[in-house]
Amino acid sequence: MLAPSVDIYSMANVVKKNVLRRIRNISLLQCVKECVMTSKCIAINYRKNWKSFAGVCADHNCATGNKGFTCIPAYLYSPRDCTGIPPRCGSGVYKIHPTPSIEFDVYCEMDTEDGGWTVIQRRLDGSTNFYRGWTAYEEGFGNFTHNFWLGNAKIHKIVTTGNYQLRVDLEDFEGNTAWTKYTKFNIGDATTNYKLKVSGYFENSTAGDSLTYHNGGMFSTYDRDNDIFFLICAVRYEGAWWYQRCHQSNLNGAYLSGGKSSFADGVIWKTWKGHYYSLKSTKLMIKKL
Ligand SMILES: [Ca+2]
Repeated sequence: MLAPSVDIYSMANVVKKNVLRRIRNISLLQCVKECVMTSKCIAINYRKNWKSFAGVCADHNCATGNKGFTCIPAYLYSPRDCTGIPPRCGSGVYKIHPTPSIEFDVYCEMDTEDGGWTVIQRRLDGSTNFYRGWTAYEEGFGNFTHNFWLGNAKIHKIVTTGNYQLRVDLEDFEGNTAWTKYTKFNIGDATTNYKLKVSGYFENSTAGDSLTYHNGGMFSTYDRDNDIFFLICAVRYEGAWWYQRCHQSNLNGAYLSGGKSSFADGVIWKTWKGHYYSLKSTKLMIKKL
């Protein structure tokens, strides 16, 4: 195999300010490897019919690629989940491949605890309806940069590829924040009704443990009652969750904005703010151990 000829900034007509290096006569795969080994590289510009010329770029995500080149973001090396995203790429929406034949977009949180977190739920305000049925929760809904549920089918596909931990980030309306972590998080497939397996509560968590109670619970929505209560928990508490004899947490509940007089409806994490306080913001994130 020919050694790549490194040809830095020699082609004046294609020089762009964000280009770190230019390399000719290398394959696309080699070019990708060059980018991985170049600390500031977050994308490559590649032109196949020009003796495999590649400009290894930095500081842009293909927004300013050279004309005639194919620009390939550095994170397109088939990451299985957000742990495969280079930290320098930052938080945002990325395409992942939990298995070679499955791909979909997720929001990767790269600024919390070393990054690499795949966000499966986020609530910032009351502008998105979370009182939805089985199919919506199975497929996911909302907007990745705002309020959303990733979808039970996708969450299942991610967590079956390895051992995952769960982190829950919470905020109240007084500006206080708290978090909770579990070292094991998994949900089954559709035939189990996306049954929750959660364990390994992290003792130093500041929001307390409001999820171990739900371990073994099947997911329920207002139109699919899989709880063990004689009524429909999802209807009674206007949410969708792994209810048991109802709940200690209800993070998909109605957005009720703070303190309230009614019991257990709203966005609830009992061990932090009790059953009579509906939280301001929530984020559920998973990360491969
Ligand atoms: Ca029931």
